[in-house]
Amino acid sequence: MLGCLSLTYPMSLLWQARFFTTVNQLSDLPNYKVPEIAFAGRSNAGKSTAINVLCNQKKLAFASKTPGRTQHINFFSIGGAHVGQHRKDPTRVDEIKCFLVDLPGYGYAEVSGDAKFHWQELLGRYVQMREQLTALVLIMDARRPFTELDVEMLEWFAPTGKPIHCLLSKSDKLNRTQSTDALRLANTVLSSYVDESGTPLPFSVQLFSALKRTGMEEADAQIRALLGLTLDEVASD
Ligand SMILES: Nc1nc2c(ncn2[C@@H]2O[C@H](COP(=O)(O)OP(=O)(O)O)[C@@H](O)[C@H]2O)c(=O)[nH]1
Ligand SMILES: [Mg+2]
Repeated sequence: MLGCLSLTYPMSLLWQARFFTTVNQLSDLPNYKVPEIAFAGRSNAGKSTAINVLCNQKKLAFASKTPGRTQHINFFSIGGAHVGQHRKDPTRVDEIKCFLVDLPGYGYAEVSGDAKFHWQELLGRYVQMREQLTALVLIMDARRPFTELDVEMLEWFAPTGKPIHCLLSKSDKLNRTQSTDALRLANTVLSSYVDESGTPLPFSVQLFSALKRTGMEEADAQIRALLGLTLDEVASD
């Protein structure tokens, strides 16, 4: 499958992503002045699967049939190690170009009390205060986007004025008409967010299916653009 994928989908810099660190409190966030883009979404929305396929790796992010398992912030670095280099080689931190950040999935009912409070607080403070964070990729099941917690996430992030790119995930579950309707509705919802002067916020949306590889090129291009990664950098690697 990967062979045929590479015929239609040129190698992306995202494919260089490798695990960097796991963080459970804000004081442990890595302190490098490189841009980072964070992936957010409800538990089970397809976030880990999306990260894996965009990075062309089977197990980079933990994808699971058991929701609510990833409750830490995971950082994946791009750059700092050459493609094909053995994973155990030390990461050359001065060469890190950017980070992909896998945020804890929210909305998992069985996480209770203190633990839930801890990581919702972690999540909120991270997205609102993190200077290096250049944009958010918000992953929502195409069949039920903009749940209450998704809207809360949008509204936490909106005041930063930074972009949000939404992936309507698992779009293979919708037929063509349903997909068109879902995309149109999402565009309507997103364009209702405006700043004080009435200018729309930099929010965008697309259909995505990891299963069918729908929307891969668009998502890849958006993420690289939001990270400021240019194609020239591929050539220089
Ligand atoms: N049909 C379909 N299922 C998907 C897709 N992406 C993920 N899934 C399934 O949705 C479930 C949750 O995916 P996961 O990536 O672990 O979600 P996360 O909790 O948001 O990280 C898993 O059973 C995946 O196999 C997709 O594009 N299409
Ligand atoms: Mg996950």
